[in-house]
Amino acid sequence: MGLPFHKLKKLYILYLFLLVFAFFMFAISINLYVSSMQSNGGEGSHPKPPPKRRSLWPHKNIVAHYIGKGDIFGNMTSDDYNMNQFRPVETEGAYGRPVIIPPRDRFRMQRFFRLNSFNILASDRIPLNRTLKDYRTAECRDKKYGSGLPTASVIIVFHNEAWSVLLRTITSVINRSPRHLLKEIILVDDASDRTYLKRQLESYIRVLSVPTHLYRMKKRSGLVPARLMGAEHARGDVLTFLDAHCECSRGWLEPLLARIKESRNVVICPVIDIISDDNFSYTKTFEKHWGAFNWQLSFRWFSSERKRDTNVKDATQPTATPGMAGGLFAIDRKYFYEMGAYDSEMHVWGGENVEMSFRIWQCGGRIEISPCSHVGHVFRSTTPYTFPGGMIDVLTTNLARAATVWMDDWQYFVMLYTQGLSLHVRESVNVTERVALRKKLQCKPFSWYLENIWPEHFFPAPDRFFGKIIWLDGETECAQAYSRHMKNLPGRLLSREWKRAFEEVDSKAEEFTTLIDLERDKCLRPLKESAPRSSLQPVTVGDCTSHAQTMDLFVITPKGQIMTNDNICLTYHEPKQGMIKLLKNRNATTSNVMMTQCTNDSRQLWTYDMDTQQISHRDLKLCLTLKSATNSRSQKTEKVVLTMQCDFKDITQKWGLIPLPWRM
Ligand code: UD2
Ligand code: MN
Repeated sequence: MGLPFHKLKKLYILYLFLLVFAFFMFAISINLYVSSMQSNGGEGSHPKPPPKRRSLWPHKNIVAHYIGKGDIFGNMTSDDYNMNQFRPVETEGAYGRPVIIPPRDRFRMQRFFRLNSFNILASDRIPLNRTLKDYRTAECRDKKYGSGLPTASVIIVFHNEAWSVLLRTITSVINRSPRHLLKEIILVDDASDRTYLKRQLESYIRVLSVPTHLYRMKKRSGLVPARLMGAEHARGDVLTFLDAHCECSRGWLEPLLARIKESRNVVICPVIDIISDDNFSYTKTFEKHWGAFNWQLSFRWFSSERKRDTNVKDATQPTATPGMAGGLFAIDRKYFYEMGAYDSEMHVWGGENVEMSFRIWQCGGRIEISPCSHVGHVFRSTTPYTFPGGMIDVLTTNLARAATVWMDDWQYFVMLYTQGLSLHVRESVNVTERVALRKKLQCKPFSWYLENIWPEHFFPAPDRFFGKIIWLDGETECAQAYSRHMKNLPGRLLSREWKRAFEEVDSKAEEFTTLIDLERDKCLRPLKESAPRSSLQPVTVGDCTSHAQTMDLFVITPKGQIMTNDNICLTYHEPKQGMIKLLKNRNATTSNVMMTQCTNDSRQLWTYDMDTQQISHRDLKLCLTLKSATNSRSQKTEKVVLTMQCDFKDITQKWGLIPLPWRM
C-alpha cells in the first residue's frame, strides 16, 4: 500500500526544495572557486589578470626588461597551446575600439592570457582587416611624396606568435602599403613549435596578394639572428622591420621611404602607438616623444621638448632621437650592411637596440622618428616565451657586448650599477670583431654621443658630480670630516660654484667613502622606494646602503641640475594654496620639493654654498631642509625634505657630496 496523496505531495515538495538548495550550494561553490582563482592572479598556477590600462604614457616605461615566469605553460595542455581560436566578429575592434569579453568567457580569457602575455580572446574576435582611424595630423595627411620612392622588404620575425595577431600584422602591411612600394614580406620563424605556424601558415601565405616568404631558423636563436636571416633574403631597397604583433595605420610607409630616399644614412622609426594587451584597442601616442636609455641600458621614452626640435618649422619633419626602441624601423638595405648589420652574437632578446642606437650615431648616421608614420604595437608587461640560456645571463651578456664596444669610459659605470652586470661578465664576452668594425668605420667616442646627440643625458661625466648626497647631522664621522674639510678651504666663503665644490670633494673622495657609515649616515632619496619614477615623488633621507635602483645616487651638472636615473630631477614644486597652509602647520607629508622628470627649467636649478654646506634653489634662494611631518593618511611621522628660509646655523640644512667612482 502506498502513502496517502497529501503525504506524497509533502515529500515531493521537500524533495524539490532539497534539489533547489543543492543546486544553489553548487553554484555558490563554483563561483567562489572561480573568484578565488582569479584573485590568486600570477601567484599560483593560474594566469595573472590582465594588467590595467596604461595611463601615464609617455613617461611610463613601456619597453622594459622582462620579468618572465619560468613556468610558462602552467596547467595549459598542449591542445590549449596549439589551439587556434580565431573567430572574427564583423565589427569587433572597428576603428581601433576595445573588445569587451562577455562575462561568461572571463575565466577562459584569464587562463589564456599567459600563453602570449596578451588577451588572445580579444584578438581572436577582431577581423584581420579591422579598420583603424587615420592617426595622422592634417599636415601629414596632405603631404605628397612624389614618385621614385625606394621599395621596401618588410621583415617580421616571430617566436610562437598567436595566429590572429601575426596575420593581422601581415594584413595591415598589405592593406595599408602602396602595392608598388612593397616588394615583399619576409617572415622568419625563430623555431616556433605551435602547430598552426607550420603547414597552416605556409598555405595561408601562398595566396596573399604580395609575395610573402617564410624562412625558418633551425634552432631557437633570438630576434637578432632571425632578422639577419630575413635581411639576407630581402631584395627591396629598404629593410623595414616590424614585430609580429603590430598594426600599420594609413600612410605609414611612405614617410619612412621618403626620408631614406632623401638621406640614406638615416634609420627612421615610425611613431609607435599602443595596442592594448588587455582589449586590443588602438591608442595614438604623442608624436613628439623621443627615446634613450637609463643607467641599466633599458630603453625609455621621454617627452620633454628638445632644443633642436624647436628649430624645425615643418611639423611633418622627422626628429632626431638618441635611442630607438628597436622593433620598428626602416633602413637602407646596403647601408644596413655597410654599418655592420647587427651583432650576431646577441641572442634571444635585448641589447640590440642599444647597440644599434650607439653605433648608428657614433659612426656617422642618424636615428629619427617620423611624426607622419604611425604603427601600433602590443606592449606586454612580461615575456611569454622561454629564454634559452637564462634570462639574466642572456640579457646581461647582450648588454655587456653593447657597452664594451661602444661606451668607452661609461661601460664601467653600467657594469658597476646594473644588477647582474659586472666586470666579470665583461671579461667573458669576445667582441674583437665589433671593435674592429668600430675602428674600420672610424666611429666617434661615446662622450661625443652624449654631448652632441643627447645633451640632456643623466649619466655621469667628467665635469659632473656623481655620488651620494648626505645629510650632515654633525655626528657621524663622515659628516664631521666633511664639514671640517669644507671649513678649512680658502675662498670657500665666496664659492657658490658647483664646479669648485666638485673639485674639492673629488680630492677627498677616498677619505669620505671610507668614512661613510652606510647605516648611520643619512642619504638623500625619494620617500617611497618602489613608487613609479614617473610620478611626483617627495624626498627624504635614509640609510646609505641602498643600491642604484633606489635612487640615492645623484648626478649634479655644473649648471646645478640634481639628477638621478631615468631622467628624474630634484625640483622646486610650487605648492598649491591648500598646501601652503599644510606646510605652515607641518602636519602633513607635503613638500615643495619633489623628484620629477627633468625638463631643463629653472625650477630644477640649485646652488651649493661651500661655506655653509647649504643647497639652495638658485632663483628663490630657499634652502633644502629636513623636517619631520605627519603623514595625513597614515598619521605616521616622516622626515621630509623641503625648501625654507636659509639659516646658516640650522643643522637640518647642511648637506655633503660624497663622490663615488664610476670609471676605471
Ligand atoms: C622591444 C622591441 C623589440 C626588440 C626588443 C629588444 C619594440 C616595439 N619592440 O621589445 O623589437 O628590439 O625591444 O630586444 O620596439 N622574437 C624572436 N625570437 C626570440 C624572441 C623574440 O623571434 O627569441 C621576436 C618576437 O616574436 C617579436 C620580436 O622578436 O616579434 C620582438 O620581441 P618582443 O615583442 O618580445 O619584444 P618587445 O616588443 O618587448
Ligand atoms: Mn614586441
